[in-house]
Amino acid sequence: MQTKLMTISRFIYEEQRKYPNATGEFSDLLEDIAIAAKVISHQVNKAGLLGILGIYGNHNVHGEVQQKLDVFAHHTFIKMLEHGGHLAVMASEESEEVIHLADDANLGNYVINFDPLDGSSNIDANVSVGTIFSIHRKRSKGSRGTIEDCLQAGKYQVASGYIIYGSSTMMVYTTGNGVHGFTLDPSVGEFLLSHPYIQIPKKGKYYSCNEAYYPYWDKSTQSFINYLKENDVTTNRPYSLRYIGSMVADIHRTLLYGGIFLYPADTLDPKKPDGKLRLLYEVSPISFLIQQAGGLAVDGKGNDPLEIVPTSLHQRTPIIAGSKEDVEVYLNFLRDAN
Ligand code: AHM
Ligand code: MG
Repeated sequence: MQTKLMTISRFIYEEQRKYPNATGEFSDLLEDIAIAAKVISHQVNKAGLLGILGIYGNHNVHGEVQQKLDVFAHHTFIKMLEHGGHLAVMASEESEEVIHLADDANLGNYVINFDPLDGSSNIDANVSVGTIFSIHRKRSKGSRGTIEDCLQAGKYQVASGYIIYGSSTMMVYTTGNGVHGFTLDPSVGEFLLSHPYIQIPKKGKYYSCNEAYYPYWDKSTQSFINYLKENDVTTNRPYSLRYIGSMVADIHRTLLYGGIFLYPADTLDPKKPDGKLRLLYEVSPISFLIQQAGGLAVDGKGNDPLEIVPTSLHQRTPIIAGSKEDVEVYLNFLRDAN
């Protein structure tokens, strides 16, 4: 079946028409994100040519070396969104505190948490990287949002998504009505609907994790990984390992091909008891997407990450996400261990 040719703007508009009371503010915000994505994509694609790759010298709030493109993506997202009149406050993985809008910016009713360039340690090797975003409604009373607006449980997200800068640039998002993917046609500079209503396969044949940390994981996670390496009853082969180390790329593959992605808790390292990935910028938005695509996403205790009420902007949480049947097997191992 051929997909109807539709730009992302037309798709957003058609979706908005389903809600007669919609003001268009939310649609405009999504459009601004798509424009920011194009600007970042353009820069990511020509980065090697301009010789701007490499270490920028600063460290971000997690003590990690920031790459030049992280900084560019962070500022681009802020610049493209803050004057749209749709936002009250923002939070970025690259900024310690919430980001208040410029004094002369029109304020709106939404809040965005974003990771401007996830997987940036891969940039120099030309590996796919991505931008992740999560949108909430403003809850606080005043017109300028507060940190509480950013610290909402993931179940209150009104949209989440990512942009993957890969062999093609794609924007994949959900507003709670399925997951839709748009591929950037560089010749006309438009995102075109290429993957409507993405459904993650019920079961996959890939597992995706940093297996070097196996000795640090709890017994149930270790047993689960051992099990995946035994012959699967349906395929008579073990699962294959696929790990890029760039979450957006690993999740994108998992969404399309099925399988399971894990970033578990590190039981031995007191500095990383909750794994590496951040609740606000990575775990919440990706869990919402995976669940909307018919998959499952849980935290290290088997609970829904979208129920977690964040207490700080940069808190981390384990995530296990992917095909429903594969995550259910993980949950069985977790139950057996307790
Ligand atoms: P970043 O936000 O600093 O780029 O780090 C997040 C990335 C994810 O994209 C990826 O899943 C993970 O770090 C890989 O971590 P590790 O190297 O520990 O496997
Ligand atoms: Mg990140």
